[in-house]
Amino acid sequence: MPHDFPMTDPRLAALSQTLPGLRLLTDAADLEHYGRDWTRRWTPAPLAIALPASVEEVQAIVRWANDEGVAIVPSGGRTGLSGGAVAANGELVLSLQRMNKVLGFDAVDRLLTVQAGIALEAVHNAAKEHGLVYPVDFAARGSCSIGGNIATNAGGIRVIRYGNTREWVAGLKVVSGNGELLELNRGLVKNSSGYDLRHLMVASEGTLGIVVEATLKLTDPPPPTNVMLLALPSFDALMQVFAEVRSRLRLEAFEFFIDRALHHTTAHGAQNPFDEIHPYYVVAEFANQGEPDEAAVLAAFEHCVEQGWVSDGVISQSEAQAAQLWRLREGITESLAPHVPYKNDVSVRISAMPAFLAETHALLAGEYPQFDVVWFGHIGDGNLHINVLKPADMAQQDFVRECERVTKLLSGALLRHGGSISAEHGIGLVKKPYLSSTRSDAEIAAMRGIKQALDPNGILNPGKLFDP
Ligand code: 2HG
Ligand code: ZN
Repeated sequence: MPHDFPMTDPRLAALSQTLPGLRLLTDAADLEHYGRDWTRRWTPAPLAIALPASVEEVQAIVRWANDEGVAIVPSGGRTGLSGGAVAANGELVLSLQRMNKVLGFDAVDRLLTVQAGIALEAVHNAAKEHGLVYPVDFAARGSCSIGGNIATNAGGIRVIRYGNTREWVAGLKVVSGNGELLELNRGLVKNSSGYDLRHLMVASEGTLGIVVEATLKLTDPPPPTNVMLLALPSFDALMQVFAEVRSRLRLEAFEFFIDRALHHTTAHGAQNPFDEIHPYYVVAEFANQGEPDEAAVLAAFEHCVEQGWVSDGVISQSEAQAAQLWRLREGITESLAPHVPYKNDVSVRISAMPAFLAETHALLAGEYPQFDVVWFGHIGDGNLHINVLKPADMAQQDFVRECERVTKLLSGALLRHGGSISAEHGIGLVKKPYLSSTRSDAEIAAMRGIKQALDPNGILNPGKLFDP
């Protein structure tokens, strides 16, 4: 339904004149809702929200934005944690939420083509209808969109087996910063014809183009699985257990968290099967196709207990119990949200993890003695999430200032250990000041040049990733 209110801003009047059928929102509640993501740090202040229903409308909006000098913030499910989808400076939020359909499935190619606004969970369901899976998965599956997943190269809980979003993108349709429609790779398996602009779009955080359609690879469903929760005495034990179970079992996931995470998820309704408190926990999902797998799990478990690496453990006996165990890990972000956490999402090579961790542990224990610091993440990918919780009596600004001071120190450790300041959440606004701990000046200059080529007037998500 087209808008039925007068457009007082002349730029919006021009937009609705160009596209009379375009749905535009300007209510205060909508500006607030669409102008923020899960970071909750910036005050939303978009000009308006556009909800295009077709690629042509997206192109026309981009052309209008160039003519009028209006910045565009491409917007999916806004579950991002780095401020990549924040609109706080009079931008037009271009929400893909109405472009959320499955467009086609090809059984020979095993490719699913979708509009970018479709939720990750809807992609899972569509794949399932064809007896296949789209294996990228994480807790925000119900509300995040595939376009947003592509814009951040989202990882999640199954990267250890299936890799990041990038691995599953066979083709993209993208509207560039000057309104051209680019059809990238078209589902080809082999294509050695120059720069792969498809991969350039992955993790570009809406700064190079607006992803409007994606052609995704699907794969065979995994074998039946079980989930186990392990309690461990130390981080060293965690690394040992990871090496051990990886060599003995077919792992689908291997996730860790500390007791402070368990404290928050159980306060939020998850069930803790253990009577005692342990410093570290692992949720691991592994293939269980019968007798030999069961024997292998038992042997691995016994070995880890004998070595003193595991203090306690449970293995799921039903799907419901598996879901309960997963809730202890997947419920962490939501359970921490009321504490307005400052989030770190860092990675190093797995081999560098013990040294990086020793340094980071010492650093954070020294710098944050008064804060509740919650460690969890995807240890098998070398990816740690460190959430620092805001004390209730501390002003948000003071808290962020303090965390930013420590993040500067952390980024120094990352530089020394060859890591990344953003493993899977993106740079957005939150990590922009630390980009140079991960990318060299020459790389950043090249990124600026690429942006200039694809978005010459700098209208796409300006100020995200790096400053113009
Ligand atoms: C996860 O692994 C997500 O659960 C969110 O990447 C991490 O909340 C976070 O810091
Ligand atoms: Zn994560």
